[in-house]
Amino acid sequence: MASKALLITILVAAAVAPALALDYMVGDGEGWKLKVNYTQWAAGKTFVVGDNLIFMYTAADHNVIPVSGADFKACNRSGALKGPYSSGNDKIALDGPGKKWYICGKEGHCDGGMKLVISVEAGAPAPAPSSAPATGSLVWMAASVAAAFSMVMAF
Ligand SMILES: *[C@@H]1O[C@H](CO)[C@@H](O)[C@H](O)[C@H]1NC(C)=O
Ligand SMILES: *[C@@H]1O[C@H](CO)[C@@H](O)[C@H](O)[C@H]1NC(C)=O
Ligand SMILES: [Cu+2]
Repeated sequence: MASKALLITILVAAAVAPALALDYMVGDGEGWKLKVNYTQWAAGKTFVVGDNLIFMYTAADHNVIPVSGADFKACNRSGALKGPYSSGNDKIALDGPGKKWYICGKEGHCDGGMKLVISVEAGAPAPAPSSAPATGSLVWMAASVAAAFSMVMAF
């Protein structure tokens, strides 16, 4: 009986908790550099509006330029849609659905494969970013309290 209450509490919490935004470290442990296949890195990942890309690199060696599909194909660094980003630790919000293209603007790097294209899904309508974590914490707090209560009742 107590475990049934616990199960129901968990199911309700899971259904109510908003999907949390994810941060994707581009290239994982490799970061943003030459000789990494970013097509391979992006394969199989599902990016959703609200997620973030994190580009980590040595600031002096690289940068990040969001460009159009045509400029991506041509490795044309003159058409920055935003940025360019050059901090070495750039967090770029995926603020809209559709394809997003990023290249490194250092001479020859885009042609050398330092380019990333991803497809961003619209996802569910999200609550305002500032309220989402608070709501999530409250739900989980309530779930934890209820779970602890059911466990106590089981004894
Ligand atoms: C990168 O990986 C993709 C998918 O695995 C592959 O099709 C492509 O040929 C690779 N590119 C290079 C330059 O190795
Ligand atoms: C590069 O991009 C700029 C700005 O979008 C554009 O004016 C220029 O024609 C492009 N050059 C090439 C070679 O595509
Ligand atoms: Cu580079």
